[in-house]
Amino acid sequence: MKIDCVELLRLDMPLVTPFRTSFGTQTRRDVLLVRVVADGAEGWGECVALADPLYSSEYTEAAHRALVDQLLPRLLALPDVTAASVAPALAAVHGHRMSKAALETAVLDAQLRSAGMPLAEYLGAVQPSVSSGVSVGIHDSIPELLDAVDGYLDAGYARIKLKIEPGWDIEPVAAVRDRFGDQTLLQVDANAAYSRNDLRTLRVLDRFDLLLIEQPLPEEDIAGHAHLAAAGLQTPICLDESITSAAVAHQAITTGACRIVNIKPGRVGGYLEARRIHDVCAAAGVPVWAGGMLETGIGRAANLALAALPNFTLPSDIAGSDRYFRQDLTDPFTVVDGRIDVPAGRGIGVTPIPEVLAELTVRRETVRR
Ligand code: OSB
Ligand code: MG
Repeated sequence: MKIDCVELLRLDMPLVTPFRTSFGTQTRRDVLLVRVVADGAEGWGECVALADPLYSSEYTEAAHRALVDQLLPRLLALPDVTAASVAPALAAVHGHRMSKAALETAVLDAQLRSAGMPLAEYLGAVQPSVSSGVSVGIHDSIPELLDAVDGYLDAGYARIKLKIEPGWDIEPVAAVRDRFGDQTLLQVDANAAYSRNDLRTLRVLDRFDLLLIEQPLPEEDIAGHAHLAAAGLQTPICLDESITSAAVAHQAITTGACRIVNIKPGRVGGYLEARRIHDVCAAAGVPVWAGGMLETGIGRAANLALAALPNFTLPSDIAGSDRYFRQDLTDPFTVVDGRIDVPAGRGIGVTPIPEVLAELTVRRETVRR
């Protein structure tokens, strides 16, 4: 394909409820969308970077700048582009995986729309719908947490993930187990808030029959996670922040740092690398599941396609649109019997609703070749 132009759109979207994690509280989503126009086809990608560099080093404004200053000039210099040529064209630039992923996704969407093929089919999906879990933030009190979890279970979510941090860990997990019983699928996510010295706390969490403990230690401390497992932690450790590529996933698995992997295409540079991680994990007998980054319907649609691959055997963090936004950017995704349908249309299968896009867009920048 020949790229005609790339448009970057910034949207300001209020979340329906504040989302607190060990690294901070999100009340709005500072969204960066990439729109590629190539050979008359249009393609969309959502950059998952958050407004501040608290989950990882990337953040929205920096991602926007990286695209304009570094990534787009390299890509637009190519006479002919396919999704497979994006990562090689950008490989000289270190990091900036979320920016790279958004750009690759937009190119892939345009390519698949032209070819008339759904992303799910292109990636090798085997399921028409995906099991939907929900990530529940840190609350001000246990009763408020229990109310929130009660609402999500009523809405049919297949699994609950509790955000934890030192001081908000054993008590909330015990309270949720006590109130909702042993049958509730339950897991926790620390977003790197613990240290190797917290083994005693983590061992107490072992008593609650959790599906997994996600990213207890810092991103760089892959060896520390292996150390926790070797020290006798029974609950499987799942890595999120630490897994930045298929090579790192392979290393984490072979060194015993994790038994489960959370896959977020934005974190690893795109859907092609995400699929390689899926394959590496499948070959090693390591189950994976689809993480989330509070995406709009644009990012959610593409994540659903990936989450329909065969080794995605644990419930996803892909929740219904109404868990995030009063008005999503696309037709809303809904949870039915704990599952969300994978879009069946060509490409990512959805586009922004024009009026909603116009209303929420606060900035636009067009880059031409
Ligand atoms: O660690 O999985 C995470 C949201 C933003 C940043 C990091 C994470 C999360 C979530 C929510 O847990 C996932 C979602 O509902 O999109
Ligand atoms: Mg996580």
